[in-house]
Amino acid sequence: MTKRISLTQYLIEQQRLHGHIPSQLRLLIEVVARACKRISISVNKGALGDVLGTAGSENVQGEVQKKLDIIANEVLIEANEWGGALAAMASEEMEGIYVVPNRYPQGEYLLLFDPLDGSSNIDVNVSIGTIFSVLKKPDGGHGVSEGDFLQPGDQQAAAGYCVYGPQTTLVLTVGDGVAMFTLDREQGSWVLTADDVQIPADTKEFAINMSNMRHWAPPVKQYIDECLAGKTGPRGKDFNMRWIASMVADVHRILTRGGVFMYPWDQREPEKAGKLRLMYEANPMSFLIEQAGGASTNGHERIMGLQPAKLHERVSVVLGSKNEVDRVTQYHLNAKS
Ligand code: P6P
Repeated sequence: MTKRISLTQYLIEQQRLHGHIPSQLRLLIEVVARACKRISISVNKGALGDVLGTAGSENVQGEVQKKLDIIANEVLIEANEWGGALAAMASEEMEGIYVVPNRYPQGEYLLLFDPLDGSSNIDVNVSIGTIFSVLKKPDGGHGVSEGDFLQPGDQQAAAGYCVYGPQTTLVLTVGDGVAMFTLDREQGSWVLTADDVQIPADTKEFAINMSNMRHWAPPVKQYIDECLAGKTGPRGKDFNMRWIASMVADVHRILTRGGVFMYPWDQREPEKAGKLRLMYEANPMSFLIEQAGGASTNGHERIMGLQPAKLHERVSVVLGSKNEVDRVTQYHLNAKS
């Protein structure tokens, strides 16, 4: 049974054990967690809070923004700009970086987030979530620029998400394993409910949007065809399929019971590497997955080893149970050779 301690106690004990959580980083994580609590309250209100539906605007990706996308973005900006831990923030909902205003002290960290991932599920009451990634601002130089954010995922100081589902659960890593905290609404506090999360290396469950099948590259088609062939096919076992269309919810299932999640490159928009964003979706999720013993590649190489060229760049994603991710990656490498 996991010791039921608060997020604060967990972070302080982890700092004593591993020394990875300087006070500025601990403050930053606690402020992000508090912002997720506030977002959860808005999400849970739904129609009662007049937060459903679209905001009548588009984000930098050209996607229609939901009211909750904008609310969640504003909550994260307002909660984090004054604390002194950050130099700047970047969000899926904002074209450029948000530099901490001069009226507040500048810190040494950079915060990136997808404030509300899975927006298409908001109006149909399916789990959605907030994804965040923490980088250190490079030493030297004056001020902060977009270029300071363009660091490989291996440079992350922390990463996590909050899933707004039947429970509101915060999942976090600072590089010493993965911990899960469930929101105790009566106390308004995050309580440790799982520590040292481990993903099984094998699985019988895959997550992909099957409606895109005709657009996939051959290695993806080969892998999924083999899964669908089940016991009588080359895998010799039956597979189950899940697709929630909310990365946070699909990743949470994989961290909880294993599985492989794929959003691969496809021919619909061949100039794009994939649909998901590297900096504030794939990198933080990859950090969590690798810290839990899983693997995460773009079909060819580790996602966290990729050098970003643009803040909002997209990437193909294959992540989850290590042996399955290795198999899909090998199929891609075989196709290239
Ligand atoms: P599709 C949500 O919009 C998202 O960015 C991820 O959370 C999710 O995994 C994916 O897109 C769903 O995409 O094409 O199946 O709607």
